[in-house]
Amino acid sequence: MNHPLFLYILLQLSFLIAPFNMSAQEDYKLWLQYKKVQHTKIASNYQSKINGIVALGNSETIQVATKEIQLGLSGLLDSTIALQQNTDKENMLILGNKLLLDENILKNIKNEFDLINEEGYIIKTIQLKNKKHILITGKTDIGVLYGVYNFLKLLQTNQSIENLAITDSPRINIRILNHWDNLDRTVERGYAGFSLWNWHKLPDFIDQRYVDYARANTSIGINGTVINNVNANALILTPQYLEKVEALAKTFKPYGIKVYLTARFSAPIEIGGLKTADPFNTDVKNWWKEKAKEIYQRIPDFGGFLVKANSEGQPGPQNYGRNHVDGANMLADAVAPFGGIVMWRAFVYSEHDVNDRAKQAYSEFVPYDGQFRDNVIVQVKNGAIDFQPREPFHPIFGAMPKTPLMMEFQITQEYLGFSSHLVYLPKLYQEVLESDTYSKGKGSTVAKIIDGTLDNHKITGIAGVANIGNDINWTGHPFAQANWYGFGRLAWNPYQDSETIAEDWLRMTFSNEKKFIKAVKEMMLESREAVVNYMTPLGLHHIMDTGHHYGPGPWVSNLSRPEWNPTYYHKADTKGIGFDRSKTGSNATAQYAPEVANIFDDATTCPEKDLLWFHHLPWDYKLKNGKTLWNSLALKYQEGVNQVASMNSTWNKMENYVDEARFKEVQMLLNIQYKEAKWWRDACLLYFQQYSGKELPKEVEKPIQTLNFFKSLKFPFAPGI
Ligand code: BDP
Repeated sequence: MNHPLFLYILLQLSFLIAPFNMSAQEDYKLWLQYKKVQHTKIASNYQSKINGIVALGNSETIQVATKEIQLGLSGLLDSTIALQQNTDKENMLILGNKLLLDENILKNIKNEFDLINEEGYIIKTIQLKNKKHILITGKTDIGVLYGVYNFLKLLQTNQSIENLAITDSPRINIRILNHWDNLDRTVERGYAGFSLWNWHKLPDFIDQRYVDYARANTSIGINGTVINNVNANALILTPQYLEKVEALAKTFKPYGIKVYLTARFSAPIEIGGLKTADPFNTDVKNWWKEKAKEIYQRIPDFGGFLVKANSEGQPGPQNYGRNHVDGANMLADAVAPFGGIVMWRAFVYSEHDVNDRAKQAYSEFVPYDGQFRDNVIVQVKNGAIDFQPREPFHPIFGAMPKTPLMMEFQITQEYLGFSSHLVYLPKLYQEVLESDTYSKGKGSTVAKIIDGTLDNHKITGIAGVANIGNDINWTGHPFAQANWYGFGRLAWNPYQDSETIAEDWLRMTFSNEKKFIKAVKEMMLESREAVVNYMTPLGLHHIMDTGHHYGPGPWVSNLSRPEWNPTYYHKADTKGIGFDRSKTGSNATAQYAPEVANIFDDATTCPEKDLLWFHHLPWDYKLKNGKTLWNSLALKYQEGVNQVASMNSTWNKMENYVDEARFKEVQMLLNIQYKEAKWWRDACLLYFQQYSGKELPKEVEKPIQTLNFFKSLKFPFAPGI
């Protein structure tokens, strides 16, 4: 056995295998890498300030908090920090909620508890008998847990822990992921493998991934999850599945994460044996009441229902001549006795309305303002069409002051290159959150509407359509982890800057090296504008290929519903391009407050980034740069390609800062992105050129393929359908 050749092969093998195992681990750990602090001065300062852990209480959440802090510190400080019974020794890290703090500790607190809410936390350097300690506290154990993750973040990002005095609370109550996961484990619009939920093995087998999923979410403040698809299957509400849901809910509970389910409106017929699902029918009402009771008996902290009704063929109250209010209120009454809520989606549009899809949700929902029960919140997508690379903010925001509205962002990149394109989405989220609706004068931002401050709402919420699957790295692209992370951070505080979030994520996920952070952060921040440029510049939208939404398809015009065709959205003809939503067109602009409407309505004041969203303009129309619309459009497509090229070259210089496996992964993905950016540019420009009849400006690379070649491309097995 000790033959030299054998040893040689063994060595070779371990050499080959090692990087892959390491990569799997590093990818898997997301932003909770807890790698040893590299900077020696900072590391020894941390060492000197943390000498032991004193955990107060023994709830499941405190146990989780203690375990996490031990795990984190053992990695970051590269030593085991022991649990202590008391604060006799100096430099203890004390974890415990307000009710468990003794008088001496409380003497160190001024008004901090008044500054935080039930989920908030305090991290404070305190003195007990002349000995310094760090206290992590909150009004609840969950607050303490959030404090623990935020304390670890300080260390992970190499911040000072001298004289700490931090108070922080989430601004939005429901910070939730929407999983579009089916019971067969396929994920609608999922690009990171199959669903995490192993329904077949549940409830008896609890995958470690469920725990790690909860840890990751709690670390960024997410406190809810809708575990099944909005295109719902009623079976999830049967006892067979509820038992499995209960097992997941129990696993998530110590982490402060509530489980919610989507409710298929026709469930009373499909699994209840009733003849109707009419919300006015007494048997139907009772069926939902009983169902709610059954769910709450199993899962006392069940969050409630998310409903997609009368949208894209899903059943709903309109099937019975009732309306959205009737449907939502019936379900709201069923969950109200248990403290549950209903998130009713406003994503509706009908094939019978030929006017303008962008106007429909507003037209349908705004008249219902003030009619929903107190425990209903209306969930609105960020834009009026559907998660495009760029959309102006949805006009419903600001138009329903008497109704709590929650934001729905998409984290999964359905229209943004799936999981092969690096696109840092918090930039997009921030743009929407900062948009001023002017609904109550200047400063009525979308953020203020969804955090309830503008219209004084108690229930507030923000949802992100998850990009998570069972790929080892969770999200398909290592940088797509930043979108999950950034969503959570903005859900906690929608006023944060996406740049700060990118920096924190980079430090926690990769490295605290300044050179690395500077270059890669810039790359991330530019990536959103790059995707807009190479896919849908100047306000173009929904011109992707049909069904799977992968790649360009501006030519598609043969689908049964007019508003499913890209030609419906760009309206390119020999005269020009763009959707006229101004007064002379569909007048969608009138759905905004006058201050906003006036700006959008006039092509000369409309932001050029939204120009073709609101206006149909001649190819010769002059933009602010003095160039024609045709030339500007072509140059934007080229700019997008150039931006991806520069992302590639930035990344190629990062080899020394990143582990080999992740370096290569990102490099390969950026190469795909570059190829696909060129594909988008060439296919769209060749197609639009048929109408403009003009040459490409000289700065734009000439396409190598023909338009017919691009049209011939088919992707029958594109993921996510
Ligand atoms: C669209 C998706 C579709 C979803 C729908 C929705 O293409 O798969 O079911 O939105 O949000 O973006 O309901």
